[in-house]
Amino acid sequence: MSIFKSVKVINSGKAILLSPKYSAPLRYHSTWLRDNALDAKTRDKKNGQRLISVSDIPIKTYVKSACLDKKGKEITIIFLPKKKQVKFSTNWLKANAYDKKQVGSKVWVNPSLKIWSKNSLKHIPIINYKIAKSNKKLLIKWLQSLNTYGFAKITGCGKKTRTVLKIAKLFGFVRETNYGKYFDVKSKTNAVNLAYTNLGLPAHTDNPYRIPVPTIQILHCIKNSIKGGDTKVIDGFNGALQLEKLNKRYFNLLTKYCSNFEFKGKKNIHLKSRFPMIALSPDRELTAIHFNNRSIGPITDVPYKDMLDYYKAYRKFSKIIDDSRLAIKFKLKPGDCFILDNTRVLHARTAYHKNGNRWLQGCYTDKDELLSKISAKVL
Ligand code: NM2
Ligand code: OGA
Ligand code: ZN
Repeated sequence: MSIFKSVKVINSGKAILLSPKYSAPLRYHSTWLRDNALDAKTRDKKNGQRLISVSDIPIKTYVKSACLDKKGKEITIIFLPKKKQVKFSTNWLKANAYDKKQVGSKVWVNPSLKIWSKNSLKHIPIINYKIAKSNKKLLIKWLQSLNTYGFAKITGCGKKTRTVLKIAKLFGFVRETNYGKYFDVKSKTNAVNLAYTNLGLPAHTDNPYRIPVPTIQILHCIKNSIKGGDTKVIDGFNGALQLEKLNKRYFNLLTKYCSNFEFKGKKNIHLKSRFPMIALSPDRELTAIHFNNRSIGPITDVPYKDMLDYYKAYRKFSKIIDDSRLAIKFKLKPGDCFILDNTRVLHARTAYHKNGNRWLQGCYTDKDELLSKISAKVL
């Protein structure tokens, strides 16, 4: 049984009105419909890509007639001026509906994400490495959770070097950076990065000085028999929402102005970027956190009149994300691995004893491929 009852041409052919049985009617403009036609002259039959450009659509495109078939599954539209006939699936139209209420100025988060704190995240998404390699269904499920929470673990990864690259290849392409295809997080003398010391690292996102930032980080624990060096992860979107609730002006300052980020490595490395600490889309969706106390350069985008308040906002946000109520804390065991959405979930480590065994291996990959795998449901 179809869930659509009728279709009508409205506004002298400038639009149609599709009426589902159990929800509000949906309007579609003639130009939008013509552009999204799925016939072989508009879309390539094999790859589905659009063959026409917007300038091929007559400015005065009208719907001459729109007919719903008996089963309510298909609409046949005849367009003017060219009398072009196109069929649309009603389910496709419903899935791509845009006749919604105007979005307000509220900050929002993609509804497929779940915001968490220490107490609300009861079960960390976790999978065994052997299962991840052999069971595609469970791997996809785990990847969905990784996206939903921005954080997940893999256990049983063993202690072999370069395993992190194999883990990355389960759901993406390795992103090579100045640190290499993969990197050893160990305490080293003359460390090029404070991550390669035994110092504690407050909550941060990695590589905010890269354009674009690596969107996923993987860290695999090979050795960890040391005092300290515990791991913390924090939902940065939760932190941002808390700041917004607490002080709208502070939130607006961190979203309105960019901070500078900078990293100087060997002689030939000087990375610089400009990002807001809290990034929003034009319709105020929370899209990214960029935060790393070690790599924030001199902030020069904030005008003099706002700088004092900007620092208050920066200080407050830093306090929120380092608050123990938000952080999940754990000690990595050799063979454990954790994966982060580096645009959302911040990570931290406590300081550790100088001489001892601690060795993590890390690499970066990107979220587009993760999202693609989740959407295609095929690996
Ligand atoms: N390492 C581990 O983004 C950062 O500078 C954090 C990154 C050196 C690749 C450390
Ligand atoms: C890093 C990092 C955490 C750790 O390498 O980016 O944050 O536990 N390391 O050593
Ligand atoms: Zn880090």
